[in-house]
Order: sequence, then structure tokens, then C-alpha cells
Amino acid sequence: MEIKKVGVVGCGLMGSGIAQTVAEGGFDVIVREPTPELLEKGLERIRDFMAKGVERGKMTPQRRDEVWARIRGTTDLSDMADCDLVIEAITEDFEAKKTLFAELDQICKPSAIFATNTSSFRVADFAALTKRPHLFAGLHYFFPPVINKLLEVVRARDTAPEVIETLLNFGRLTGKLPILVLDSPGFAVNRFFIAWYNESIRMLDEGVANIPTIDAAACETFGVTMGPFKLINVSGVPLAYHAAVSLTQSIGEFYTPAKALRELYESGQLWDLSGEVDPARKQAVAERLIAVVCSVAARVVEEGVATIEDVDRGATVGLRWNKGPFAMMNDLGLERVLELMKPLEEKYPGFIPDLLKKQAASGQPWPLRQVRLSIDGAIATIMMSRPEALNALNRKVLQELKDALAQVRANGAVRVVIITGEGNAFIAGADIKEMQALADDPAAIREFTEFGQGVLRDIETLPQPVIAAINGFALGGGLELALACDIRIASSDARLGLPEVGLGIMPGLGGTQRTPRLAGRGVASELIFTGDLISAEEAARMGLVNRVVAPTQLMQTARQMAERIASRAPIAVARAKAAILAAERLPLEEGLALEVDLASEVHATADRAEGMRAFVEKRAPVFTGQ
Ligand code: CO8
Repeated sequence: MEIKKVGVVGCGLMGSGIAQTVAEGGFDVIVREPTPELLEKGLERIRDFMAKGVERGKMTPQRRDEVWARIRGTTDLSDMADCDLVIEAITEDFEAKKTLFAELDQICKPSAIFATNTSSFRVADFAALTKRPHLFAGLHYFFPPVINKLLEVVRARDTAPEVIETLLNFGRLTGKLPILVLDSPGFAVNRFFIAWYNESIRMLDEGVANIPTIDAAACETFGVTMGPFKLINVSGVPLAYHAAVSLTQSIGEFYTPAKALRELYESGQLWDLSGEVDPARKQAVAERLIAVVCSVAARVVEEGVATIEDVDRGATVGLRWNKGPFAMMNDLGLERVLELMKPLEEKYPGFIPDLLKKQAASGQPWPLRQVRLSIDGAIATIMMSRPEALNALNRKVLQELKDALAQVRANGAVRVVIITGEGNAFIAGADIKEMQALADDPAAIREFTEFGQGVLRDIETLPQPVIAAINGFALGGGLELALACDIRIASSDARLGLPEVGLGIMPGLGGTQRTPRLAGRGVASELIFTGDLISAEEAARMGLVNRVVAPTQLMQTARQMAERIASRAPIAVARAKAAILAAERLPLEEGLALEVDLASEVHATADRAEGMRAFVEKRAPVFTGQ
């Protein structure tokens, strides 16, 4: 499903940010407010935001003009008629949203996807009002939407899988780190975020500590700059109060707003943040907050709302915590986490989720994955998923990649593999921080380098062809990994390079060997000696990349190519891959002899018989891999 034009209904604080972020992703946007005054105010907000970006050097004036040129305002809802995606970002009012979606359903083309940015209503309740529930999902942005990279893509009861896939990809193209969540109250992040601040205020109610102490303990424990009280003052007391009320209604009493929060809301005042931090009470506060957050996070996963990785990403990306709840639990040890939860089990019956008890009983930490393998028919996609470090390759990532490759190798149904990166990088190299820690141990560096080379060799020698879909930075070990793949397709905004000599090291994951084989000694020497980054177009001219496509077309192009390859005879493709690889090491005569052997072997397959029979019978062949 292709998205070219996006409608954003509502140009308030959220809508204006969403419109800008979508335009920054290269999409044409039409944004609607019902009156010229409101529209002008909303567009002014976007202009101001971008002007500040230019002032702070975050955006060039040229980029600002490009982005601005993609945004058009309207007061007429019927201007949404030809949009491929319409995002609703109006006020959080159920009836207003209902009316809007009923109108949009009449106006928009039948193939248009609808998304609501609601944070407190069920997406399915709006979807059911339209004739397109399968094209209906949630896109829950976090404030401020231009800066906060988190995006919850909400799957409602009837949302079609291809809509989810399209929206996840749309999120990535607009610079977000999307997480997939189920349509349930508070989705994933608000569930534990609201519990976090509400429990903080309950501790104030109970006299566990004063406001400065609770804020200080929260800041230290979660690595944030604002504790819950200061944050509520900044983001608004009514918002905090209503969010808790909404979850109380949909989930239960656990979310009942703390007494002091209700009183503050009713008084229309802000928290008084003055006072002294009492160091002796910080530990108790920290332990209780950890217990609450981890209990809710485990419950969210137990209910299938999100994965452990996505919950942690929600916390680190959306809330800017230094660790997600699951990483936090792994650091503390699950037995210790259970101990911290025990005192709260009496207060909140059923507080400790079974999933957590089971994981603790297994004696294993939570298996947080940084490489995601998904198999869709004959195509396996390996997503390097450590976007907070631009997918840099550390030991854990390399090990997980190795495991994913082993699974693919053993899976006869997989015929092609695509490797790509989460976020705006393919892979920004080997993990410099990890390498730095090993620097004084030459044996460890040698072992790490050999291990990394082995994993890249696993890619190269996989029987199935591997396509690198290079979606951003492919640097150092990242480019070396791409060079170990059979085919490279790069997004036009990708940057490639072997910058190792600038760090005082040299390429160690095959850069000095595969680059000259692919692009010749001159190109390899220039890239490696200068350490310069090059554009995707330059890389294509040098022969390092097969083709360059628009960012919006990258995954589609890779998948279409993968599908074409997957439709061919698998044994023929695998043996051809082996022969092509051998060409790099064998003299021509030996290579030709190998080709005779392999071609003869392929000739004896049932797929050869089928392929030729299909040609004669003028029909498409059906290959079985025999
Ligand atoms: N290793 C570890 N962390 C990284 C890496 C990396 N290679 N690249 C980026 N990150 C982290 C950053 O530290 C940052 O984390 P934090 O927010 O905690 O500080 C986060 O990713 C985001 O990065 P930036 O803020 O730097 O993002 P920018 O958009 O400003 O810049 C760049 C993007 C230009 C890609 C920049 O991050 C960069 O220059 N990265 C390093 C690129 C590099 O030099 N790669 C080569 C690494 S060496 C290598 O690959 C050798 C392989 C051989 C190993 C064996 C030899 C013995």
C-alpha cells in the first residue's frame, strides 16, 4: 500500500507537529482546521517551530523551505478526498471524533487509511463507525511530535496486517521509531507512565517522602531530568488527572488518581516543588517506583499489548528513561524485583503478573532482542534493532544476528533474506564504546574481530541470497556487513563509508578484502585511506551498491526483488550464488570447472524439469526446491 499524500485533521499542538514531521519525511501534507483563524494559528505554530529549528542550527533554511512547500492548509474537509492516509489529531472528545470519522468515510477514497491519534479511546470504536475497519488503526504520537521519536502504531481488532506494515514503514520514513501495540487502554507506554506518576503522588499522600525527595529519587532511578511532580507542572495538571481517570474507568482502581492529584486538579494550582531532599527516604521511593513500573510493564506484555523490546523502547525513546523496565529488571535480577513487589501485593491484589513469576522461576533474564527476525512466506527479514545506538554492532547484536542466520539457514521455506536497520541507520559500524573497553586486551580485540568476521561470513555463505536494504548510515562494520550480502539496495539518503582510520583503527570486518573485490583497488584505497562518507549515488557509481531508490521505495523495492528471486528455482539460485562467490577466489579455469559441476547438479533437479516443462506449456513454473 503506497502512501503519497497525507491528511492531518487538526492543527493544534499535536496536529501541527504531526503535519511537520510527516512533511519532513517527504510526504505531501494537507492539514485542516475548521476556521481560517484556527488554521492560520496552526500553520503559524509550524512556521515558528521550524524557525526555531533554523535558529538552533537543527535545520537549514533550505530544508525548512522544502518542508514548508509540502504543507498545505485547508478549512474544507473535502480536500482530504485524495489522501492515502488521514491522521485525526483533533481534541480528545469522543463525539467530535465520531462525527469526524463518519464524515471522512463519506469524503475519502475507499482505499484511504484512517488513523486516530487518540490516547484514551478505543481505536476499534471509531473504526466500527466506518465502512473501512480493516483500513483503520491508531497512530499515537508523543509530545512534542517533531522531536519525540516514539510512535505507537495501534492495531485494532479488524486492522489488516498490510495496513500495520504500511504504517510501521510510514513511521520509519518520517523519522520515528514505531512500536506495535494492541488497541487497549493506555496502549503500552501510558499504562506504566501514568502508574509511575500516580504512585509517586500516592507516596506523597502516605507521607513516604516529600515532593523534592520523590522527584529526586525518580530522576536518579530512571535517568530523567524531570521527576513526576515537575513534569506534571510543565505538561499540565488536568492532562495528568484526566489520563488517570480514563485508565481507572477502563482498567480499574489501580489507576484511581491519588488524593493529592485530585485536590490539585480541583484547586487549579500547580505542585509546590520547594523543600529539601531527604536522602534517607530516596531508596524507599525508588524501590516502590521500580516495583510499580515493572509490574505494569510485565502485565502489558502478558496481555499481548506489546513485546518486551517495544515496551523498553517506549520507555527509553518516548519517556527518555535511561533504561526500559525489562532492562532494569535484568540489571536488578528478577528475584530482587519480586522482593520489591511483595509489599505491594497486599495493597494491590494480583500485583505480580504470572509472566514475571514464570520468568523469575526459569532463572533466566528477560530475553531482550536487538535483532528481529520475521519470516513472511519465502522471505525472511532481519531487522537490526538497536536504533538508540544507530544499530552499532556489539557482541550481543552479532550473536543474535548469528542466531537469526542459523535459523534462516535451517528453514527450507525461506528463499531470500533482507537485512535492514531500524530507525535512520542501517548500521553505524562496530560498537566503538565496546571496542574501547576491550582496547587494552589485544587477545579480546582479536577474538571480537574474528567473531564478527565469522558472522559476516555466515551471511555470505548462506545458501539463500541476501539483500541489504541500506536505509541510512552504513559505516565501518555496517558497510562491511552490507558488502557481505549478495545485493545492496540503498535509500537515496543513505551515507556510506569506512571511517575506521579516523578512529585510529583499520577496517577489520572484511572492508579491505571485499571492497577491492567489488569496486577495485583504487576505490577501496580512496574510501579506506580518507575515511570519507559518500552518498548512495556515489556508492552506486563506484559499484558498491546495485541501485539507489527513494527512501519511501526502499523496502518495497527490496521486497519486490526478493519476491522475484523467491519465485525462481531455489536450488538453481543457491548453486549460482555458490558459483558467483567462488569466482572471487578461483582462477577462471577452475571457476568454469566448478560451474560445470554445479550446473550439471542443478540439471538433475525436479525443478529443472518443471521449469522447462512450464516454458513449453506456456505457463508459470511451480518450483518445489527439489
Ligand atoms: N558505536 C557505538 N555507538 C554509536 C556508534 C558506534 N559505531 N555510532 C553511533 N553510536 C551512538 C552514539 O554514541 C549516540 O549514542 P548516545 O546518544 O548514547 O550518545 C547514538 O548512537 C546516536 O548517534 P549520534 O548522536 O552520533 O548521531 P548523529 O546523527 O549525530 O551522527 C553518525 C551519526 C555520523 C553516524 C555518528 O554517530 C558517528 O560518526 N558514528 C560512528 C561511525 C563510525 O565511526 N563507525 C565505524 C566504527 S568502527 C568499525 O566499524 C570497525 C569495524 C571493525 C571492528 C574490528 C576492529 C578491531
